[in-house]
Amino acid sequence: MKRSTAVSLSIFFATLLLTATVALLLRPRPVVLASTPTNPLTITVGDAEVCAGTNLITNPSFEGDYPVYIMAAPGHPDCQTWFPDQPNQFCERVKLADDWQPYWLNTPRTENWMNIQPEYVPSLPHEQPPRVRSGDKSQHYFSFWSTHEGGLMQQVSAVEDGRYCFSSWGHAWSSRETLSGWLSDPNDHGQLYQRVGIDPTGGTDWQSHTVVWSEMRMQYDEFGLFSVEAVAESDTITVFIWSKANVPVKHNDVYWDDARLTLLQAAAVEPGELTTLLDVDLPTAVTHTIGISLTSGLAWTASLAPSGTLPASLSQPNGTTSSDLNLTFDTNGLAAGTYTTTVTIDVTPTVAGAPFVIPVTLHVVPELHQAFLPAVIRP
Ligand SMILES: [Ca+2]
Repeated sequence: MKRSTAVSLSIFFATLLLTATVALLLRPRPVVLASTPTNPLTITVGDAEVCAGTNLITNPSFEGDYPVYIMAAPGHPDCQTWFPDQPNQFCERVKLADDWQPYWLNTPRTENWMNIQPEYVPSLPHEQPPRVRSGDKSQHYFSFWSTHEGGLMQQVSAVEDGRYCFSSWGHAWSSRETLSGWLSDPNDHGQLYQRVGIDPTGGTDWQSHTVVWSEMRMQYDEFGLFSVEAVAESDTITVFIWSKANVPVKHNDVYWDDARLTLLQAAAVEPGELTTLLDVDLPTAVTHTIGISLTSGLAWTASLAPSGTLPASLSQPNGTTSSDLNLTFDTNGLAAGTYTTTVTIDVTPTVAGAPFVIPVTLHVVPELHQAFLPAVIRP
C-alpha cells in the first residue's frame, strides 16, 4: 500500500469515527424527568367495559372531520395566528375529534425537546398495528423527538353527589427508532405513561388538586382500558385523558378510542322538609308525597322517628326502585300545638347524601288567618 493511500485511509476512518462520535453525542439523550413513575412496563389488554350504564360522553369514539382547533380567547402562545393583530387562537398543530378540548404542559422548555405542544391528528383504520378500536377514527397525538404532557378533556352535565365511572381505551407507540411493524421498543422507549381522570368540581384545570386520577401505566402497541371513579361535587364534571412522555425518543405517539362516562350510583329525595299549618277547628287527613329516585342496584328503607310527637304513617317501608312514598297523618283529635317527627330514608349500598333526613312539622293553631299564607305549605 502506498504511503499516501494509507494516510488517506487513516484520515477517512478518523473522519468516520469523529462523525459517528458527534452523531452519538448529538442524539436526543434519554433524559428522565424527576417525576417519572417507577411502574414496570406492562401490557394490559382487557376486553370488558368497567363503566356500566348509559354513556354520557359526547363523541365517545373520537369521530369527526378533525378541523384545526380554534381555541377560546385569549388563546395560547403555542397557537400562532398568521396575523400579528389576531389573538393566538389558531392551533394549527391541533386537529381534534368533535366535542373534545386539548390541554398540554408548556413549561419548562429550557431545551427544544421539552414539553412541546403535541401534534393532534386523526388515526385511521388502515394503520398497523391497529390504532382505531371502533368507528373510522381514533384521536392520535404525538411528540416527535420530544417530550409532552397533555391530552384531551370534556365537560359533562352531572347529578351532584352521583358516583361516576369514566374509562377510555388507549395505547402508545414509543420507540427511539422506527422498528419493523411500527412497534414500541421495550428496551429503548419514551417512558410514556397514560391515565384518565375526573374533576368532580367541573373545572378545566388538569393540574388542579381536585382531579381524581386513575393509576398510570405504560400501555404499548395494544389498546388497554383505563378507568377511574369519582363522586360529583357539582352539576358539571370534567373528564380528562392524559399522557406523559418522559424521554424524547423519535416516536412518542398516543392513541385513544371508546371513552365512557356513566352514572354508577346516585340517589335523591325530595322535598328536604315538610311543614303543615292547620286550623284546630277544621281537622283533616293529610298526605305528603316524598319522591325517591335512585339508580339500579340500590335499595332504600324508610322509617319514622320513634320519639316523634306527630302520629304519622308511611305507605311502604322499603323499595328497590325509584318510588313515591306517601306520608300520612290525621289532625282529628289533635289539640292546638306543634307536632314533629322525622322521616329517614337510608340507601344500600350507601351513596353520597344518604341517609336522607326529612324533618316533618305540623302546627295546629286556634285561628288560621289568611295572613299566614302563603308563607307556609298547606296540604
Ligand atoms: Ca373511533
